[in-house]
Amino acid sequence: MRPFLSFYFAICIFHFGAIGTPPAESVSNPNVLFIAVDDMNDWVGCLDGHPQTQTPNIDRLAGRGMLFTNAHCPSPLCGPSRAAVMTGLRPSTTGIYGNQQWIRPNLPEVKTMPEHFKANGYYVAGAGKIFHHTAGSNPPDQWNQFRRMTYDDPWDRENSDNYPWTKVVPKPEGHPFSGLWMGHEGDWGAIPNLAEEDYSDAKTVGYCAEFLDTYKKDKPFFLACGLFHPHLPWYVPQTYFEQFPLDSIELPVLKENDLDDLPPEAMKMAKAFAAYYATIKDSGKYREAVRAYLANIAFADAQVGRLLDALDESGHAENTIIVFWSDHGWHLGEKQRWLKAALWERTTRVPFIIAAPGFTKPGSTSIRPVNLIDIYATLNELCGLPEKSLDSESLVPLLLDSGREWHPTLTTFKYGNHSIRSERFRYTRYYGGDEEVYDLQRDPNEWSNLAGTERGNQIAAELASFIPTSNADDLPSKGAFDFDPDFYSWTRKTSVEPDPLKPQSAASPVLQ
Ligand SMILES: [Ca+2]
Repeated sequence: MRPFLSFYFAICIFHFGAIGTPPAESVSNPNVLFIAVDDMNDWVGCLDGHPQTQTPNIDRLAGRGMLFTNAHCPSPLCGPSRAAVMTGLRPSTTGIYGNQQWIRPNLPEVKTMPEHFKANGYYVAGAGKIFHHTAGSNPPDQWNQFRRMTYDDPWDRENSDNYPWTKVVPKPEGHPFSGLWMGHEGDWGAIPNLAEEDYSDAKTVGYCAEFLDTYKKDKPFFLACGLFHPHLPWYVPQTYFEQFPLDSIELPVLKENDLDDLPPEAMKMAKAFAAYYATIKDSGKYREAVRAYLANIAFADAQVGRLLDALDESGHAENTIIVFWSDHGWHLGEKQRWLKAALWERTTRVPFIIAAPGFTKPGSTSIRPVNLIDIYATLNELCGLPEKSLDSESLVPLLLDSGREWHPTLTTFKYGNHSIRSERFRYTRYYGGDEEVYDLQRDPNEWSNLAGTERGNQIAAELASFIPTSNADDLPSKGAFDFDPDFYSWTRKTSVEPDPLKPQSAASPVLQ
C-alpha cells in the first residue's frame, strides 16, 4: 500500500471521539501555553528519576495541574516524535520515522496543531524548537508570528542546508570545552563570555514573555515555547554546573551483562550509540557528563520558571491552559548506551504536565499510561475546536478523573518496531518478530527480559492487540527534494518509490 493510501486507512481506524463534559467552572476560549523541552528524560524532581536533579519550576508547574507519571513519547527521536505530536498522527500512519523526513512536502493535506488553531480563531505564535530544528521542518505560514530558533554553537553549524540562517563563526578558544571530542554536538561546558540572557533558550523565553506581556488581541492565543535544552551540545552558564558538585554526582545504576538477554534487533538498538558511552566512560568523564546533563536540565527548568513568572504577571494565567512535554527521554549508560533512539523506559518515558483551569486539580497525578500524541485531541476538546480524525485521544476524562480505567500506549521507532506500555508491563516487538517483555513493577530498570517465558508470553499476548496492524512506508527523505529556504518551498527531484518490504529507516538516525 502506498503511503497516502495507508495514511487514510489508518486515520479511519484510530479515531477516538471527544469524551466527557467540561465542568461548569471551565473557562471559555482558553489560551494555550505550549511548552516543549528537548531530550529531557524523567530526571525531574516530581518524577523522581534522579535523586540530585534540580527542577523547582517544573515541579511547581506540576503543582498547578496534573502530572502524568507514566507518559510516553510517540517515537524516541526528535523529528518523528514532534511530527506525531504536532499532527496527532502516528509514525506508522504517516511514514515519518526519522529526522530526515519533512511533513509539508510529503503530507500537504495534514494540518498541524498551529494550523488547526489558526484556522479556528486562535492567534498562533511561537519561538524556538517546536518542530524538528533543521530547515524545512517548520513552515512559517503555520504561524501568525514565530521567532526562529538560533544556536549557541554557530561554529558547529557548518551544514548550511540544515541551518541556512546561521552564520558560521570560528571555533572559540578552548573548544571542545569538555576536553573530549565526540563530533558534532558531543561537547559540554560553559561558553566563554556568553551571558545567560544571550543563550538561545533565554531569548526564546524572552520573546514569549514579551508576547504574554503585550498580547491584547480580542481572540485567544496559542503560544508555543520550544526550549532546546537539554539537547546536545550541553552548553549552559557555569553557575548551572556549580549547582552540582562533581564529587557528589550519583551515577545511574547499571547491571553487568544487562544485554545478555536481548534478542538481535534489541541488541542492534543497544549498540547504536554504545560508542558514545564507551568513549565517555573510557575517558574517565562519565561523572562529568552526568553532571552536564543535570546542569542542562536545571538550565531548562530555570527558563520554564521565567516563562511561568511571565504568564502570572501577564494577567492571562486564569484563562490559559499550560501543556509541558519533552519529546523523548535519554540514556546515560543504561543498556550500555548513550542518547535516545531506543524503545526502553529510559527513552520512552517523558515529563508531561497539563494545567487546565477548570479541569485539573492543582497537584493531581495520574499513573495511567498516556502518550504525547494525545495532546492534539486533548487541546481540541479543552478549547472547543472542531474534532479531527487523528491517532490522538483526548485525555480530558483523565484530567477530570485521574483514576479512571485507561489502556496501554504505543511508542514506535523506525519501520515496524513497536513498544506497548501498560500500567505495569512493557511489550516490544521488532520488525521481524524479536520480542522483549518487562515487568516494570518488579524490574524498573528493565534488566530481565521475560520474552519466551510462560509469563512473558502471556503478557505479550495481552498487549499485542495494541500494536498497529499496518505500517506506512517510509516517506521520501530530504534527498528527494530541493528545498528553497528563502521561499520555504520544495521541488520533488524524482519519484521515490520505497520498497515496502524493506525497513528503510534502519539506517542510523542522525543526531541533529
Ligand atoms: Ca529531542
